[in-house]
Amino acid sequence: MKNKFYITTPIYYASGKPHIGHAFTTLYADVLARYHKSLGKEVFFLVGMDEHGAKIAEKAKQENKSPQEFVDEISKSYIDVWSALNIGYSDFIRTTSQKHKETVSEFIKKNYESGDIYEGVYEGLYCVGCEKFLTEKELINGVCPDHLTAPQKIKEKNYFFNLKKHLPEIKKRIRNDELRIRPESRKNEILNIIDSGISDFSVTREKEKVRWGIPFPYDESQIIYVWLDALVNYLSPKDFWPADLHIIGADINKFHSIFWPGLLLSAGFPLPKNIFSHGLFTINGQKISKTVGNTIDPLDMIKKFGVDATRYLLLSQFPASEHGDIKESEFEVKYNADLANGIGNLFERVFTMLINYRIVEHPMSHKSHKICESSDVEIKKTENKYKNYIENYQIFEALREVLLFAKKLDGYITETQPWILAKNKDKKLEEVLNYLFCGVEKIIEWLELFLPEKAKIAKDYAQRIKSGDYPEEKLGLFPR
Ligand code: ME8
Repeated sequence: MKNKFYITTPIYYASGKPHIGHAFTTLYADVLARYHKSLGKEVFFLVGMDEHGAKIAEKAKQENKSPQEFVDEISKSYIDVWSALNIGYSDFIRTTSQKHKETVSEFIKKNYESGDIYEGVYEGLYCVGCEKFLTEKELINGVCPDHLTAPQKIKEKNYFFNLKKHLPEIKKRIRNDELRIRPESRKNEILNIIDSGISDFSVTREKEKVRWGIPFPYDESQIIYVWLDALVNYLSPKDFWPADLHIIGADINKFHSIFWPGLLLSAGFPLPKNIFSHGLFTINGQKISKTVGNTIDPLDMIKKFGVDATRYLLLSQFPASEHGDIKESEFEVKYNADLANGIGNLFERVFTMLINYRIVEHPMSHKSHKICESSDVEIKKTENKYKNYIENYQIFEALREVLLFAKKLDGYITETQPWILAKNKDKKLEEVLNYLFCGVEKIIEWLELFLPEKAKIAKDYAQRIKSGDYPEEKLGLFPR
């Protein structure tokens, strides 16, 4: 299958409702999936839920629900948000599905048969919030830096995965970009972790402690560790493996860039081709947390700004290669600046002139339109940069290019003053309007990945103008 593109998001813990962090990653993947679809590829876009583990069982208990009942509700809330955000996924996998459980059992058998799983005792720290083993070094003032809670001290029989055996191969593949980790800084982070020494990890937990999970086929007292359970989800569209791209947050890079390749090598599977690990954001300077009360529900944003503007506002905050801070109060400012007064206003200005100065005799003659598309330096330059950014997963930068070009078009209007040309019946008017029109058409095309609904509305509107069927109503893309 040469022309395929398989892209994934993390499968989020079914421990609480989605917030804008989850929405951000999923939108990121959605934009890239749409881009590859637009290139004519057969795209498989996998999303889903991580539904096992101690954390989820605890939450369910707090709410007096069975774990299954609990995860059914949470997963539904994710499906609802993805649908509201217009996420065009191909499949929504749930780790409690029978098929997934079978795939995981089969997978771990391959690791076992390769001689890579051995029995041992784990004695140390475990953070249930992260569902991961921690070392003293990773704590800050005795607590997990991500969850601000003291980890559990545990001592239990576990089965371990012989990661050490695979580290040289993993390192080689990362170094030579056979497994391409981007941004470069995250690749280096991973190489440093490998160089500073990383131990084998548990692939099972004692059933006494963790009941909610998939049984380990070789020892009844053990449950498969939730991270192995979760990672194997990516193998579910069999015909598409290896994944072309895993989109993840920086918090789970080690699992994806070291543990996952190790498990795959051991089980005899090819490795994913690319991992893009974006930065995490805080809201108003603080970690997103229910206790702090600073979570933002994507559905509230949609109510306020609409679907496409929400997609835009989340993706255009800062370069994904960095961590960043989101200020809720600035959403409105950005909405007005970039969308209502930016793109929306430019489209309105250009379309209104086209309608008012009806060039009915030459409704956007095909010829002049073509010339502008193929030869205009500014458009070509923007398009090349835009494409290059998207190919390198730099969504913020791609959007910035489009906005910059829109500003230039605005400047072109001020410079050429089409209203004067119209008044003077100047022949140059047609050329100017044609250029503006094709500039706007290009912007619509570039924004399609980000604003699919608005782009469609604007495209239809432009099409009517092009065919001389001038609309009576205003476009009104982004109301103020
Ligand atoms: O880690 N900023 O699930 P999870 C940006 N189940 N992105 C954020 C974010 C923030 N503040 N907070 C969360 C798990 N995310 C595992 C994954 S995959 C085989 C198993 C996004 O619910 C980001 O993508 O904790 C991060 O990596 C992910 O949510 C963590 O989701």
